[in-house]
Amino acid sequence: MSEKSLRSSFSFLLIIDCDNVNQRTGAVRAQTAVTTPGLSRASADGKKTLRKGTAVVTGASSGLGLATAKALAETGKWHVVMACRDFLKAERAAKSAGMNKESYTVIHLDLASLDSVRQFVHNFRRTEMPLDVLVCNAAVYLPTAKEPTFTAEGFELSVGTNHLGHFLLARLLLEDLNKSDYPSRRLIIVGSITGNTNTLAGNVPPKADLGDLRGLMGGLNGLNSSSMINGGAFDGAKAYKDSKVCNMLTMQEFHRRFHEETGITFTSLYPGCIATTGLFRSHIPLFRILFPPFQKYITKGYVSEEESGKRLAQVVSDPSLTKSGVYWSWNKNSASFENQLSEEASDPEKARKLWEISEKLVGLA
Ligand code: NDP
Ligand code: PMR
Repeated sequence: MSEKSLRSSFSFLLIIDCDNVNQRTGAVRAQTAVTTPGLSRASADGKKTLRKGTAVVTGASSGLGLATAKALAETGKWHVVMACRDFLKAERAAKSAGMNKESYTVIHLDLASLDSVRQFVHNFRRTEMPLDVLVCNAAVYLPTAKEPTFTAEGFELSVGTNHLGHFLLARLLLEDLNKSDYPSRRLIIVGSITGNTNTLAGNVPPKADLGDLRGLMGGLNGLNSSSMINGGAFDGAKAYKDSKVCNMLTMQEFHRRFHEETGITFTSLYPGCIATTGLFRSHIPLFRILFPPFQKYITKGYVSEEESGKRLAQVVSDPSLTKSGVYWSWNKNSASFENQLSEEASDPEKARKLWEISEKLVGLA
């Protein structure tokens, strides 16, 4: 059996292996991660060189996540764990992107199920790979939905997937990041311009607005509470933008709570408008035709998937991007800069409240 088929079989086993997980509490048996020293390989001249880093990228089966996985894999310095809900799609995507089969492992993760998030953490730990960087990238965008749809636990799907699933994942994996001896450990949560009302793009209605978080507090279930964070009527486009505000607030709250103590770098970013990705798959056909040329020639905010992948890969591994608590963006020459978040997306009180409510919803408090 080739190494690849062995690994594929192993990955498949990981998907179905449910032992050691307490299904009721979701508690995962602690695993001792293999401590591969940060500086390990001795080169010919006797100097120690950096070992391969391991980066977990959620939603690496398409768009930005796939382009980032490819960019990282191509450096030869990273092993990418593609955390994806569709195992075969991810394998095919890696193959068609030309990724070397030694450079990645696919592990199943459905962010719309908290059990799946816990199972992913368990399965990842069983591989005994270290965790050096976690990239929370996956997202859904449902702009044409008339009615809300829900995650396994009954949270509105966009906020449930983009924010709550990632919130639980990041909280659980913080321990693993903290164990890593890699010189620069990072937790990256992808944000967006459209969640920032201090920009033109963020002022296109419906605007992001978390209000006083009353809908979130009620569980976003559309039954005894609204499916929207601010308690309003369902709007799929707004739910997505709200989820991006949550992503950016969460990154900053992680920074405030854990950066000093752990040294981990917490960042977010707006990679540019990648108008061709699967994110717009459920938008009306006319939008999908007009959106790329509109962004290319009118707003000039367009970036290719390849370029966006290089940008996110930079946030993962560039030695000059170690500052924590930053929301990165890129200028017209594709140079990174620290961008300003909107008032709401940088409100520390809202971030704290969001953190506390989210902890309760995902069963951490
Ligand atoms: P894509 O739709 O191409 O990629 C989204 C990824 O998320 C896919 O791999 C998808 O899996 C995965 N995903 C969706 N739901 C789940 C789930 N329940 N569990 C696990 N994975 C899931 O979109 P983009 O690449 O554009 O989006 C990536 C990130 O970039 C998002 O965070 C988005 O908000 C952000 N972004 C995108 C911009 C753009 O212009 N496109 C601009 C700014 C930010 P599958 O392949 O199975 O569908
Ligand atoms: Mg937007 C500089 C102007 C700019 C930029 C960078 C974006 C990015 N957009 C801009 C402007 C405008 N957009 C203007 C003036 C309009 C009105 C015509 C407009 C419209 C628009 C729509 C309908 N834009 C959109 C949509 C979407 O459905 C996309 C969206 O909101 O997804 C949540 C979108 C986007 N515009 C962007 C970016 C990056 C997106 C999508 C991706 C995202 O935020 O994740």
